[in-house]
Amino acid sequence: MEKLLIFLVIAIVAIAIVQLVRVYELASKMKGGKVEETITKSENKLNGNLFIVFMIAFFGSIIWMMIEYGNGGLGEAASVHGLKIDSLLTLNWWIILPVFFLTNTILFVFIRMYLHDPNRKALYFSHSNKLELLWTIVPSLVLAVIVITGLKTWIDIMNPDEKGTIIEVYGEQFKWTARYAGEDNKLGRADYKLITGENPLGVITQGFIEGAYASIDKKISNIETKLGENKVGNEYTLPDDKVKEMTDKLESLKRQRYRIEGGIDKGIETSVFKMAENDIVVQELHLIKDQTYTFQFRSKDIIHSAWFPYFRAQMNVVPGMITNFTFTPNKTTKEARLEDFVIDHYHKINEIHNERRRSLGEEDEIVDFNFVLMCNKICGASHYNMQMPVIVETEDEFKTWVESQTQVNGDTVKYWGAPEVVENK
Ligand SMILES: [Cu+2]
Repeated sequence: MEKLLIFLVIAIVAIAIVQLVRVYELASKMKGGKVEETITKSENKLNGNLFIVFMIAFFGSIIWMMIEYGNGGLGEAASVHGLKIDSLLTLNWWIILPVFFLTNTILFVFIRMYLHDPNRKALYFSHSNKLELLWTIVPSLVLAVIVITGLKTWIDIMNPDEKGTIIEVYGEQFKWTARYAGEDNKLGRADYKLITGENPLGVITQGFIEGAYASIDKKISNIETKLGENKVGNEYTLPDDKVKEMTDKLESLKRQRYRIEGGIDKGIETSVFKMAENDIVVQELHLIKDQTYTFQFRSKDIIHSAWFPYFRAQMNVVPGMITNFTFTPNKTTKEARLEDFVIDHYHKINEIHNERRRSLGEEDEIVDFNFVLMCNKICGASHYNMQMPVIVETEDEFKTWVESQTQVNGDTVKYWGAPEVVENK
């Protein structure tokens, strides 16, 4: 509301100024004052000079921004393909920036050079084939370079030579959950009908199917018992709407069971269940440096976007379909923490963070750099906080971590070693 009021005040003031200027113009015309043609030379010169001042300020602010925020606050890419994306961008900047500075310099300098002069006649210049050729061919060549290098990089990135270790990333409002495929490097199937507190991804295993039946059957028998207890002859002693509510619920539970029987439990070979047994569901992504990973994305509710800023990777996460992205992290979290850019950046972050903590009477705390997976599609109230830490480490460190996790079937994990390289077909 306050913002709206401020906006209204600004808008009204702006309108008032425009109207005042109009009144002034009209009044001066009526008094036989200055009209456009009689603007003096010095006034023209002042305007021309102001254009040059504007140009210098404009260029200055752009150069300052490039120096201050040039790399998007992200430092050097932390993945193999990320370096390619960065050099593609750098190439594009080298093409765009000279053109930008040249055209804008000409724009402003010519305004100053060719101030209005009543004695000057405009040059009549109708056509030049040479010029036409020049400004058709040069931009075409430059655009061809931009398009071809861009396309080549895109094809490279989206068609990796090998398929990596498979990890599922599951997005929902407002968190991420990840699932490692385990030793077989095959993710078991999943179905939303099996989603429960213990099975957040709806992974299909014989155990979870039986668990789902047990829970549905229990609810069914509870309702049936309650209905039976309140029945005298053929009549229920409960109010009609209560009876209707309970019988509806009963029907819905039976349909739910039927859908699991028909859609999940039948017609799927047992090997599919087996594939899910050794999957590992986790809340934190751990990756091994220099190992290739293929991420498979799924969404529970609406479209999210899985964004790994430091790895220069992003992919839409769409309900009802699986999208994927393959990349290879090329430095560990520990190595990244030693980079000048990260040290500087986190020094500033810690200063601001602790200033705030002190103002709240809390003790200082040190925030360390971590790679992160974020949601990059505005998906609701807590979108800003939809993130998951990503830790890149050595194989030994990964082994220690993964062996502290639990498989879908309840067994503890035994690290399976580096996966064999699979050609991507
Ligand atoms: Cu989201």
